Amino acid sequence: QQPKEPEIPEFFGWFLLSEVEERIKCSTMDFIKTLDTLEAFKTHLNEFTGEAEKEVDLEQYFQNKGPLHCTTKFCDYGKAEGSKEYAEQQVVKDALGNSAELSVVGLMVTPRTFGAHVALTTEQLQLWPEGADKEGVPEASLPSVEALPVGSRAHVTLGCAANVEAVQTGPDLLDILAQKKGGQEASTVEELELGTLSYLGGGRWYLTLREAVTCDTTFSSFSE
Ligand code: 2AM
Repeated sequence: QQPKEPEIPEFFGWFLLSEVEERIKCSTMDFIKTLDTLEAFKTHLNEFTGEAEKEVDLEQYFQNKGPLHCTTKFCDYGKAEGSKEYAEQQVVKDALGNSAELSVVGLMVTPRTFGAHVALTTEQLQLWPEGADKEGVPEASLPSVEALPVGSRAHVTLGCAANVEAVQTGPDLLDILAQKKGGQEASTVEELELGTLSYLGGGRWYLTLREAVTCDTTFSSFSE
């Protein structure tokens, strides 16, 4: 009998502890409700609705399924390139079940996705697969993504618009960060209690948090 191959999960990542998850869901919902009421947001509503005057309820607009997490490696049960190699890394095996404090430094909203931008520590970057930042990024955007620090894609998807998959949050975040780095003057800057809100065009919003929010997580694998 052949030795059984170890099973490869759907993905690996840091999962927010349930009490932290509730806290983050509440505070990010508050942010999105505030955003919805801002005059600056209302002037760019058409990016979300396709019509200038139509209202949007962002709370309803973004839907979230499953536990809040920051994906490190999407394995697709072994079908994704490099997933077996990732699962077999000693650093990955050793980290399973370990606690980690993730630092959320910003929030991003686009007509497609709503996410929390995570700044990884050097230790956490050991679990970040090589080339992960570039996955699914359009060819034309690769040079600007390559110019960003490794791990820039790290995020927690907080919600997606109808018919949008969570995988879109990563490219959306990278696109925002590249635009910010490019020194392009953000057209709207508003000081909110939580931090500084910038508008980057095309319905893209980024809130730099005044203070990073620390989230307690567990590194784990996930399978449906
Ligand atoms: P996310 O990390 O942006 O939230 C299950 O689908 C999880 O794996 C989701 O959290 C999703 O996006 C992430 N995911 C799905 N497909 C992916 C891919 N091709 N590359 C990277 N992450 C992916």
